[in-house]
Amino acid sequence: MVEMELAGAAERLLASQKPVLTVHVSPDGDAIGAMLGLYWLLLEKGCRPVMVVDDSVPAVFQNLLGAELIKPVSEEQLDADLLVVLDASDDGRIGRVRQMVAPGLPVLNIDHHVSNTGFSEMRWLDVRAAATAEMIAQLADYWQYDYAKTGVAEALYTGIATDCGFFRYANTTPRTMRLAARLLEAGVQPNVVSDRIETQPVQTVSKLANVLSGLEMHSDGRVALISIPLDQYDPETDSDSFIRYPRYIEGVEVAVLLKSVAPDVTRVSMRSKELDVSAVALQYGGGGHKRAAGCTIPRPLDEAKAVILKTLSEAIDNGL
Ligand SMILES: [Mn+2]
Repeated sequence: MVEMELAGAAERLLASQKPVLTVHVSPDGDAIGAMLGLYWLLLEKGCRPVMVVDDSVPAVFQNLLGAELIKPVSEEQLDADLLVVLDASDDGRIGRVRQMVAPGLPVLNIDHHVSNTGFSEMRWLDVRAAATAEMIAQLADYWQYDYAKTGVAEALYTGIATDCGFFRYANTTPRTMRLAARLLEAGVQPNVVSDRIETQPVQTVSKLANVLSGLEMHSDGRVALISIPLDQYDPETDSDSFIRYPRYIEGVEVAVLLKSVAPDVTRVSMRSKELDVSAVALQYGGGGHKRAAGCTIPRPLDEAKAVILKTLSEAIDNGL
């Protein structure tokens, strides 16, 4: 595998005429924001990029500039000369996009996850970046992109802000803020972006009340857990943000959100103060960042809960 820095990745991107851009399934603000940002940068450079995601674009990101151009996975074979995988730490995370391009197509992975597996021929990995969108904002600076379209800046700002908890998480660095400041100079209104993302339908808040009423404390108050059983699971409701509430309970080291998405499939999200939860997630085929990670356990909710609580209690005891 060829490891690249900003300049090398920039050069490789420009050598491509018809790159296909893609991101991980269950795309978040960073995945969508980074991909849209790169799309507009490459278009301005004379490339003809195409965006494909093996999932739907969450409603809150659908009004970002160019979101309607993101294709769903289909039988179509794309005529491409490079596959750019953004914000995904391993191959399995991009779903069926590979089937839409030629088998031997070179892959450039642009990512910031410490759990990155090095699955691609070429990789620009920056684990100090708060977001993949921060890396794309750097690329924009490198190319002296002028943000004539405020929408391009807004996509990148959305990616950066959502991945660093609106500049509250430990991954927020002076560079994160400098690049975000550039995006504000380009006309982004931070309150508009945050209102759009934080505003929720009343059903979501009702569901939150329900889920919080089932709060459990474990490991002497160091683990707080909430769960969404199968009969309450609704893929249309965005419940990913629910984890912030157990996370801010006094004395809690790790917050866990369990979602039963099928009878034998439980999705696990973890947030920690110090514990390396990406190492815990990796044990179950997942990944993420030191303080924010997730995995999917092929077991019913109660069994998955027992398994993850045991692993977390051992990790806490070992000071992992
Ligand atoms: Mn990210």
